[in-house]
Amino acid sequence: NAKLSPEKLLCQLRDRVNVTMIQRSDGPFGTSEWQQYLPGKSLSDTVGHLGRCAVVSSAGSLKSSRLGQEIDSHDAVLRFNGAPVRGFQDDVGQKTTIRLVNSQLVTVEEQQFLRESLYNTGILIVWDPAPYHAEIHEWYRKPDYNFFESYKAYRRTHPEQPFYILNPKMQWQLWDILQENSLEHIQPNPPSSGMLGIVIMMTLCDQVDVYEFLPSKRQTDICHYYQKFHDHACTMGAYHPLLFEKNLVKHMNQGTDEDIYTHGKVTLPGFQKVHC
Ligand code: NCC
Repeated sequence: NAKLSPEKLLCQLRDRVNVTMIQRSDGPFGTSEWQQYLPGKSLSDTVGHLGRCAVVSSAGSLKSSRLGQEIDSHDAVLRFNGAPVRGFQDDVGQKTTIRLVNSQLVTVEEQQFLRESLYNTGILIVWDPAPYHAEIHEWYRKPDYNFFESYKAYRRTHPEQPFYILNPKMQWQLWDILQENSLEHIQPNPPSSGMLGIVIMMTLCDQVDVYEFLPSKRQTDICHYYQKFHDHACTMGAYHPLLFEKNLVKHMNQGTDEDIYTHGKVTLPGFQKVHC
């Protein structure tokens, strides 16, 4: 399916996807009001150098996986949206270093987001679907979900917790590579939080182990490991180009097919370990 070799694909991702967080100097965020909200320290300074990292998808197939200990043995763990750890430690571990949330959650589920202690652990990053290759001012005027006020409210109540806004240019740089490496036309919607999180961790870590993004033998149409809701679109994708993301990740996997089947585990190199 993919057109490039795994090595070339890794180089394309490394060289063309610019993973940055919104900074105090970025266009509309340059106001004195925004200066007090955006974190002063960069994400890489906040996390430091990371060796082995784990990305934990929210898939239902994590249920009964007993992967918790293995996941927690990593130097850093990334989780998504409202995925809980309490009550699910045996399957998903308990460490949360980074939580990547979408702007829909921060806006539509604002009350829970501001109240639930789940979000108070680790570093938060929020992202919002921006128009295709939109310039930052255009996106700021017309975000998919207007999460900025909720972000500020969270920052006021948790000023010590690092909380970043993902620069939206990343999502379309990544989407272009997904499209170029697929034979079909992909829906013009941004990649899922899962795919964005994988690439964020590849910029921070030497090695990235991804759990249940590619489904194991436990594959199920239960959407999340923490809910009873069934929908096979959660795994295959509807809005997000999930199937294409999964094909790309499979193509770059440096682990074994056996690890995918038994652990739902894929191993990717960090960009610093990629030689082009
Ligand atoms: O479901 P969601 O994703 O929070 O899952 C996080 C990431 O895990 C991977 N995943 C999830 C379930 C599954 N069966 N297989 C998987 O591979 C995906 O990579 C997914 O990105 C999102 O991407 O942000 C998403 O968010 C939810 C929802 O907004 C949040 O959970 C907050 O409530 C979206 N669901 C809905 O809008 C109903 C989902 O489409 C995408």
